[in-house]
Amino acid sequence: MPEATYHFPKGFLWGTATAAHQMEGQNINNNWAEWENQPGRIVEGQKAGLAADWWGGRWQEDLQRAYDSGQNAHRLSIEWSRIQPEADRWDDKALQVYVEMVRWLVNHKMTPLVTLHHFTDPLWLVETGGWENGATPALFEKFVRHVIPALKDYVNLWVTINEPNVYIMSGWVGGPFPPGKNNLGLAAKVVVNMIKGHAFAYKAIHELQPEAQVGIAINYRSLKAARSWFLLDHIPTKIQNQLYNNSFTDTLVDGKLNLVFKKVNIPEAAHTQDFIGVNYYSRDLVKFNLFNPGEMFGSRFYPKDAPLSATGFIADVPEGMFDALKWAHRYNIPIIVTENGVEDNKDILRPRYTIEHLHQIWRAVNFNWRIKGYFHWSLVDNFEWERGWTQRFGLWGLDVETQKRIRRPSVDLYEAICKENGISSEIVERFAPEIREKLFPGI
Ligand code: IFM
Repeated sequence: MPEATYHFPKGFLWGTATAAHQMEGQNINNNWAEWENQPGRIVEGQKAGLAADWWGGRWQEDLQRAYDSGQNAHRLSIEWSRIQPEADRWDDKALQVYVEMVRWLVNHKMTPLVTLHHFTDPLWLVETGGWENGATPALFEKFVRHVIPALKDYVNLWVTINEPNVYIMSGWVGGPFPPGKNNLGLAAKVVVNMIKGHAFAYKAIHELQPEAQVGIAINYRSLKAARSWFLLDHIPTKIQNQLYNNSFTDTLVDGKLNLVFKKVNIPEAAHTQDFIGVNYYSRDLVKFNLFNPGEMFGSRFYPKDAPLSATGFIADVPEGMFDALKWAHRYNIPIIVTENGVEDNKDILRPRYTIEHLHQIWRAVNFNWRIKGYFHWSLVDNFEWERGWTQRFGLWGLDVETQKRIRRPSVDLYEAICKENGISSEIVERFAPEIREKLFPGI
């Protein structure tokens, strides 16, 4: 018998999150496949290649792993370039593979959450300007209208677009994603088109499936002024917060996009989210820096005392998860933590990171904030975009050469949490004794 337990509400969704290009392998018809073939784009010239070989059929054994370890939900994404390989050609055999996946989940009493756009675009779309082109929102809607009728008997929860803020910052503001541009004017255009794409998709999904729940997943960064007493640190913090965290989702409330230096009315976007997907990984401190106009005169860095992930990519700041949920709560709609996790090949930080972040979610649940589920990123090691295979986010490790899965201790930790529907003192004692006293003081 555990001495104490932080319980989650009955029916809470416990799952892992995955995305098509990062898991399936053999995706050769999208912008990332092309990007990976360009020298210098991906660390050590690595490629997604076979990835976790889901397209070769290994999705089933991995989902079986999720099911066997007590998960009752799973988030996956649909690869647009497979369903619509050319502008005027549909591949319904490919669509059928996704139908099989979600049917499998439903047959195993696991709730599917399906993302319709997760970073990748078909090559034919990119050739016509991709999301810079004002015609793309309607093309996205067309794709969505093709997918929904096939999957709607099994899927009720839809994320239209994953992390549009990351997609745009990384692709158009000097970041490492395709198309590798650095152009704020074009970035603003892409923001507008993605919001319209979301809005068109939202309306199409509701037309085809009135009971559906539709949202987006935002990458929320907890941003704090490095020196709370210093006004100049607050200015870039506020601007970055508006641009990165707020701009997209606020527009889905009232149709008014506020990019600080540019305001755009997008009335069709008003009232287009039924839930909000929160992807939270870390917090940044922001310090005024006159010489960094590109980041609104602020420099970002991790809190000095925060433990870092294996390659230093993520700082473990669980309080930022609480910030993220507080932020999401102001929309007054259900909240789903659609991603949270840490790259940790040796599984040293992951147990503690997972427990501490879930503890913050539990705190938020106890304020009666409407948090419906948690999807850990990720089930199995995945292709990590420009960082290739150098970062390992899976509960299960993956040997990319042999496709062997490696059971990390976090598999057992997450299984224990899912089965308990909570975090007990016994679980913490077993998997992260170093934080037992912090979580259960005096017990
Ligand atoms: O792997 C990514 C995912 O595609 C989007 N959110 C962050 C994850 C970890 O970097």
